[in-house]
Amino acid sequence: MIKGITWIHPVLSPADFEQLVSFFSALGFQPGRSWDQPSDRPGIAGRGRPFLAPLGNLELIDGQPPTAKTQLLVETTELDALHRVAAQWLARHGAETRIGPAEETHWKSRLFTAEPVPGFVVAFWEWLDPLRGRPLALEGDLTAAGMKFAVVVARWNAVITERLLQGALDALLRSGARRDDIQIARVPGSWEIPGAARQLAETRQFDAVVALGCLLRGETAHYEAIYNEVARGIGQSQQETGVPHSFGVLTCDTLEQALDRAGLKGGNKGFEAAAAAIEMVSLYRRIEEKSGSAGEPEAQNAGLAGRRA
Ligand code: DLZ
Repeated sequence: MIKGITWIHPVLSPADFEQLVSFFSALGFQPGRSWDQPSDRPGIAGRGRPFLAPLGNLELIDGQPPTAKTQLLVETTELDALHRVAAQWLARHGAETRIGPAEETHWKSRLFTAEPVPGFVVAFWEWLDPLRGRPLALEGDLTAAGMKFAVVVARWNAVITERLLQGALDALLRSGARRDDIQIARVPGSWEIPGAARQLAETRQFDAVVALGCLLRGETAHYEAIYNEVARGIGQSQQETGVPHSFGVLTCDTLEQALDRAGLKGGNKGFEAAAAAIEMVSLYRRIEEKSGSAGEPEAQNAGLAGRRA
């Protein structure tokens, strides 16, 4: 049974590796299970960082390829949003010229190419016919410019939660949020997260709240009771204030598991929680636009926080 396709790209240098990991992370690719072989194992030493997509295929072409610039094509449903994020990333890395405009192709689609490191070109494209490639759904994108965020982070298990915080800030800043538009609030432990999240949401100054904490089963008496209450409280604050809250509270059996989820092996759940918050703000705005409320003069150009104020 065929299960999946992996396109392997050996990089030219460790610096290129870091650049490419940063680029694909910034675009919102889901990280896969990374691997590291220590350098004391000659012949097989190295590291790998997979980036996942819901679909993959191998396409054999006898004729004109989709673009002459690369054989790596990434199909998207939000080409313009992705172009903005890629352009911002390239500008931050002093490579603003290494991205092309989104242009129509000869195969009923639009495409742009980006070159995050010299010699590595990737093409992003989407179908022109929205019913062909785009899911019939309202969806948010990952552009955070102009959005305001509150990040509530628990001090308990700080070795983990500080990594979650770094991941969350990384996601927000890379997606275009301004440092001044991010308010960090520290609380003693996860138990205190819902209360602080609610207070912050009720100020109406933030488009979303990102909740970060770490509960370790082995070290926490009444773990289930605390976990349930923290999850319920964050969900309740989200529902009753109407402000999206994302859930970045790790619940692990051991510190080792938590470290894996805080950036070591299994991605960084803080990064993922922040990305979810951005997407939900974007989605809420689209729902509002679709329902017509964004057309009111006062609401134009205002973020969700502005509209609710
Ligand atoms: C008390 C406690 C314990 C035992 N374990 C954790 C934990 O694993 N993760 C966490 O975020 N907080 C823990 N806490 C602290 C509580 O969340 C809370 O801060 C204190 O009980 C004070 O109300």
